[in-house]
Order: sequence, then C-alpha cells, then structure tokens
Amino acid sequence: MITVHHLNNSRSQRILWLLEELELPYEIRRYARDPKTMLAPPELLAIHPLGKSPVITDDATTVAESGAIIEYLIERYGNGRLIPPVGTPDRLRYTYWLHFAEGSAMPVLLLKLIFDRIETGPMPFYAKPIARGIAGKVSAGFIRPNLQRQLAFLESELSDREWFAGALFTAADIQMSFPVEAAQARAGLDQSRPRLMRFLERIHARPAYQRALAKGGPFALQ
Ligand SMILES: N[C@@H](CCC(=O)N[C@@H](CS)C(=O)NCC(=O)O)C(=O)O
Repeated sequence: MITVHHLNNSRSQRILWLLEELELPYEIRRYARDPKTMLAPPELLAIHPLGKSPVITDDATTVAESGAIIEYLIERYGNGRLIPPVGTPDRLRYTYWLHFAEGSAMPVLLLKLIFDRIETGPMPFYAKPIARGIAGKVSAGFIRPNLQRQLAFLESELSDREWFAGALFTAADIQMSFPVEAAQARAGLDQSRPRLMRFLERIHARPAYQRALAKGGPFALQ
C-alpha cells in the first residue's frame, strides 16, 4: 500500500494529484506545519532524515523528493500513462520540466519568499535599515529579474504547445504546477501572462486535481 506523508499546504499535494490521475489506491498520513515557523513537525523525521514533504512509503520502500517520487510512481505503476514515449522530443521536454520545477524555478521562488519576509517582517528598529537595504538590493538585482525571465520563458514555452511536454498532459505538468501556483501567490503572475493563467485554470478544472484537493484539505500557498 502506498502511503503519502502529507504536510498541509505543501508539495505533497502534487503527489496526491498524481495518484488520483493514475487512479491508484493510497492512504494519507497527515502532518501539520507549525503555524508560526511554517516548518514540518519532527514526526516527519521518523519517515526520512530530512523531515520534508513529500515523502511516500510503498510497503518497505521510502521515496523522498517530488521529482523522484513522480518518477518512481510513473515507472512502477504508470503503465505508460502520463509520460511521453522514450526517444521523442516530448520525452526530453518532459525530463527537462521534471527537473526545472525544483532545480531552477523553486529556488528563486523560495528566495522571493524569504527576502520578502526580511523586507516586511518584524525586527528590532536598529536592524531594519541595514537588513531591508540588503534585502532590497538582492531583490532588485537578482530575484526580480530572474523571476521575470523565468516567467517570460514559461509563457513562451506554452505558446506552441498545449502542455509543458507537448500536446498531451503529463506528470511534468503536475510537477510544474507548484512553481506556477507559487508564482501566482508570491511573484505577481497575472493575466499579463495569459498562457500560464490558462494553464492554472485547466489544471484546477481536472477532476483528479479536485479529488486530490478534497482528500488533502485546504491548499493555499504563500
Ligand atoms: N525539493 C524538495 C523540497 C521539499 C520541501 O522543501 N518541502 C517543504 C514543503 S513544500 C517542507 O517540507 N517544508 C517544511 C520544512 O522545511 O520543515 C521536493 O520537491 O520534495
């Protein structure tokens, strides 16, 4: 039996969605973020040494890291579903987006979250001008230009194909959903990028996405 160790408002929502798309049986073990720090509870450390979500167990096998979990589930239970055939251009694009989501998109989006907190969060008055000055410089010089370049790239990639890998919906779209949702929540993604907004509309309308939401509980990214 597959168990998803599910942290609220987290990347494990993607794994629930994939399991729903594949129509596989699974169970959910729930973990709640600390409301102040937003960190995962220590119980997750008992499942994997990093204590992060997602992590799944499948009988005696434990798999962490979203991309690795997706590859494991698709290879073991997919029967060719949600992955383009080997050796095709779509398959190469599939691999690219599967890695891009966590390797390139999320690091910049995480920096945005952290540096926004430095710019707006509470701190002693004497530290404010220095901390906010540094945060403002990093945001203007690195974070914002990289985010804008990435969003422009994603928008252009959807200009001549329906989904990230090609004409068909694949697990790469599931992996890419989190950075695109995070970009909408924290990086100003809006109707000026209509293809990405349409991507969000289309994934949110999928019955499997909605079933995963109903099972996973409320999902609101910061
Ligand atoms: N690249 C990893 C990132 C894992 C990760 O950072 N997960 C977040 C949830 S979205 C987490 O567990 N945060 C709580 C914490 O760090 O304590 C993956 O895709 O699995």
